[in-house]
Amino acid sequence: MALTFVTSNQHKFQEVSELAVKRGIEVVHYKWRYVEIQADDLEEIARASAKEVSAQLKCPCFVEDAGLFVMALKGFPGPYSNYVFRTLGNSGILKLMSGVNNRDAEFRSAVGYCEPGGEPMVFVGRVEGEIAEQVRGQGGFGFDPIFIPREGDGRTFAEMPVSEKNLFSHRARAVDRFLNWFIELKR
Ligand code: ITT
Repeated sequence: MALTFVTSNQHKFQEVSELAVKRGIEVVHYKWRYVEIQADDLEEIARASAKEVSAQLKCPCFVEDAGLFVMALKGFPGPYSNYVFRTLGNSGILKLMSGVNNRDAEFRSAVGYCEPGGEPMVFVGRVEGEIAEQVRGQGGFGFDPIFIPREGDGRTFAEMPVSEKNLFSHRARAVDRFLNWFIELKR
């Protein structure tokens, strides 16, 4: 069984592909920075993107939209994570959090799957954690060096290999739900 994952992000592809291979599914990377709708809700973005992308490529495929939600910043940057990472970056988030005691944050992920002409399905996942006091780690991507998952041992996601991040990441949870559904569907 094979699935097409449309994403411009090589790190996301690696994470998802490791999870899928364990379930006997090959993931094909279709590298494309497609245009996303602007919305406050990741699920809505993933649903619209999956429908659009499967219609354009004329094949069943999935997308994944993710974001970092910082509680003390009322959920910012959330669905605007891509833009905020490119503009403020990790140092910008750390500056906004300077002197802030409540460092609670979470990553959320929404996977959208669609067949051409069909209705999209969306699967979500989240992981709670906190914003580190400084950047730590060389691995991962994006906000990984400033995010410490609550279920871990104090290391940031960037200090873990992909296999460990995949044990409890937002993306792994959303993808697992998607794969469970997909495997059942194809039985
Ligand atoms: P797509 O082509 O799949 O959209 P993207 O990199 O633009 O790739 P998103 O819009 O889903 O991905 O993610 C927005 C940003 O949030 C992303 O660029 C990262 O900076 C950050 N992000 C998402 N997931 C992350 C993760 O697991 N770890 C760290 N940062 C993450």
